[in-house]
Amino acid sequence: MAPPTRIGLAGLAVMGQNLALNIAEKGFPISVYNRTTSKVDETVERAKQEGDLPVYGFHDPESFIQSIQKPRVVIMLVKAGAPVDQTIKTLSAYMDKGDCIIDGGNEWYENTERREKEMPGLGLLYLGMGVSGGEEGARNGPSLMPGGSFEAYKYIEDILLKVAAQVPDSGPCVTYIGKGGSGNFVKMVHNGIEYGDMQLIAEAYDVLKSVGKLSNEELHSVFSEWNKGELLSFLIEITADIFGIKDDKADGYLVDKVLDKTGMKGTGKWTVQQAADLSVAAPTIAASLDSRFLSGLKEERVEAAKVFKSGGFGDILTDQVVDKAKLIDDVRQALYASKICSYAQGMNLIRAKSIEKGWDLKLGELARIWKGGCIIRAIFLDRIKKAYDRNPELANLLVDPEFAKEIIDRQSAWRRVVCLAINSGISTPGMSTSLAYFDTYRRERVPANLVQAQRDYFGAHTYERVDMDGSFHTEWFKIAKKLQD
Ligand code: NBP
Repeated sequence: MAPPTRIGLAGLAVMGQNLALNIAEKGFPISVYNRTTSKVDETVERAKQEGDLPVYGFHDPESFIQSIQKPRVVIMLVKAGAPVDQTIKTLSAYMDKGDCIIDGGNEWYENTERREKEMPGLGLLYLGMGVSGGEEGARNGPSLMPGGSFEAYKYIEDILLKVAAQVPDSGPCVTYIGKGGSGNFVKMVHNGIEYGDMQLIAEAYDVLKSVGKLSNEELHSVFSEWNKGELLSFLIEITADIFGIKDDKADGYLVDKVLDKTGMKGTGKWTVQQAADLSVAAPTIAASLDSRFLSGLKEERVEAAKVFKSGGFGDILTDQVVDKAKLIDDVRQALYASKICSYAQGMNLIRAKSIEKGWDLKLGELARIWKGGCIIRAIFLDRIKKAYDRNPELANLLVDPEFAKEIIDRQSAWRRVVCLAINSGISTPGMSTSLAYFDTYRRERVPANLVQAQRDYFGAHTYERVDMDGSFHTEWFKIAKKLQD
C-alpha cells in the first residue's frame, strides 16, 4: 500500500522507532522521519524484518508531511526542550490548518502549554502525551497519557486505544487526561512515583542483604515469591530477575559489580520541585531523589567510610542474629506500607495541580491506565482505583478504609524494620520518611504549636488558638524577660 498514510512519527531513537512499529503492527500505515536519516532506513528495515509492517520512510520533512492523510497527525519523539521547538518549526512549515502535532516526550508541562498557545497562530492542534514503559512498552503496548486539545485526541483515539497496553477487565491503558499540559504533568508524577518505588525496593534489598545476610539466590527467590502476592509488579519482577543474573565477565553475580551510583534525567526532580511549589508533602519521593544525589557522591562516600572505619565505626553497626523468615516477612510488609504512603503523596500532588489549573483530573482513571504498559504497573493500582471509585473526593489514600486497615495490620512490622535499619546503621530514607509521613498525618495534634509560637516570638507572625477564633500575637520576649527579672 502506498501513502497517504494514517499518521506520521518524527524522531526515531529508542522510543520513536518502537512506537512506530507498534502503530504499524496495529494496522495503521505510518510515515516516519528523523533528522539523521540513517535511523529512517534502520526503522524501515526493522519493519520489514518484523513482518513487513506498513512503515514508510522519508529523508526530508516536506515529503514526510505530504505523505500523511489530512488532517495530518504527527507524533514527535525527540529529546525534550529545544529539539522539540526545532522539530515543530521544521515540520509545521509544511503542515496545514487543522493538522495536529503530538509531543510524546518527557516534556516539562509548561513548555507544552506555551507551545499549545502558539499553535492557533499556525492553525494547528497540539497534544502533550506522556508515554511510559520504555522501549518494550513502546513496541508492545505503553501506558499513554495524552493531554491538550480534545479535538486532536478524538481524531487519533482509535489508534491510541489499539496501540496502548491492554489490561484484561480494565481496558486499554490510555485515557484523555485533560487540558493544557496535564498529560505531561501526570507522566512527570508517574516518574516521581517510580523513583519512590525503586528506592523502597532498594532499601528492602539493603536490609535483607546487609542485616539479614541473604545471598543473591535467596534474594531472587524472595522477590519472585513477593511477585505472587500484594507486591506483584513490573519492578518487583525485574528485581527478582536481576538477582538471578550471573556476571559474564567475571565470577559472581552482575548486580554486585554494578557501581552504586544512580543516574537521572530530571522528572523526579521536577516532581519534588512541584510538590514544594504546591505545598504538598511528598517526602518519600523527595527521599528517593536525595538518595540519588548522595549515591552520586561515590568518591566522597569512600573517603567518609575510611574516616568512620578508622574511628571504629563499621559498615554494619550491630551483628545481631536475625530470624531470616521473620525479617523477610517484616520487610515485605514495610515495603507495602511505605508504598501506600508514596502513592498517596503522588496522587495528592496531581490533585493539587488539577485544582490549581482547573484540569478536573480523575485520579481513579489514572490508576487504571497505569495498570499496564508503564514502569509502575502493579496489582496494587487496582486497589487505588477502587479507593477513588469508592470516594472520588478521598483526602488521602491513607484514610480509605481498606488502605487504613492494611496499614494498621502492617505497622508493627514496618516499625520493626525501620528500627532494625536505624540500629544497624543502614539508611532506609524512603521507608523511614514514609513512616514519619503516616505518623504525622494520623496524629490529631503535632508539635506545630511550638513552631508557631517560636514564629510569633521572633517575627510577630501571629498564631491561632485551639479554644477561640481569631489571630493572636503575644509579646513573648517581654513576658519571658519579666519572668527572669
Ligand atoms: P532521546 O531523548 O535520546 O532523543 C533522541 C532523538 O531526538 C533522536 O531522534 C534525535 O535525532 C532527536 N533530536 C535531538 Br537529540 N536533537 C534534535 C533536534 N535539534 N532536531 C531534531 N531532532 C533532534 O530519544 P528517546 O530515548 O527515544 O526518547 C524520546 C523522548 O521520549 C524523550 O523525551 C524521552 O525523555 C522520552 N521517553 C524516553 C523513554 C526511554 O525509556 N528512553 C521512556 C519514556 C519517555 P538524531 O537521531 O538526528 O540525533
